[in-house]
Amino acid sequence: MRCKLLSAVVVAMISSTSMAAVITNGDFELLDLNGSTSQFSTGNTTGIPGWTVVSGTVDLVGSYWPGASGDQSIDLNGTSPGALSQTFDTVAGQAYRVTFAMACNVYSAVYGDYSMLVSAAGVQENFTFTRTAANTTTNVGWLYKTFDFTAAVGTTQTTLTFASLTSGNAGPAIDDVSIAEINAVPEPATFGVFGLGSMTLLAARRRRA
Ligand SMILES: [Ca+2]
Ligand SMILES: [Ca+2]
Repeated sequence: MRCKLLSAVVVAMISSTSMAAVITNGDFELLDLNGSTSQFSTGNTTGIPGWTVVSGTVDLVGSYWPGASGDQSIDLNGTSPGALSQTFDTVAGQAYRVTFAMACNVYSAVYGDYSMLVSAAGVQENFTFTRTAANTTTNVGWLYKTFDFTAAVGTTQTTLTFASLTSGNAGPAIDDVSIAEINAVPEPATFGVFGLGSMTLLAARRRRA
């Protein structure tokens, strides 16, 4: 009986692990620009694989400055403020943490604040990168940030959007976007060790009885 229950729990955990949310091309390295930079406009779904330009224009930057990870990153302002979205599978009611690197277009001569709005599942949060003389094309100064949301009840997918709040052709920059479940269930391997411990405890109790 306990064995059956245990198998059911393990199966449930394996299936929930296989449904883990994944960001496609969060590093912006798919479609290698070979050291150049390309601009994409609203409605474009192919220039930056996995992502859709949902407003304005954005630049996929493979020159000008190094990425936080790899060579390529995004300037959320092409010639104007732009927004980039991706829709991925999520489990309703599950909390998620998006981690990403933020900087700004350090090729521009403008110092000061570069802001963007990150949103998903009805949650939105402002992020600002303050550029100083220390942020250069050889020393970008990428900073890692996190954004938390909970997948809405009754949904199987969530759309994550990065939208520039900065005017002009130089905007906030992003790279290395990833997602993880918050308070994720333990991996089956971890559970196995835990299960073994519980059974040993039960056996010990039974011996005492
Ligand atoms: Ca990258
Ligand atoms: Ca630009």
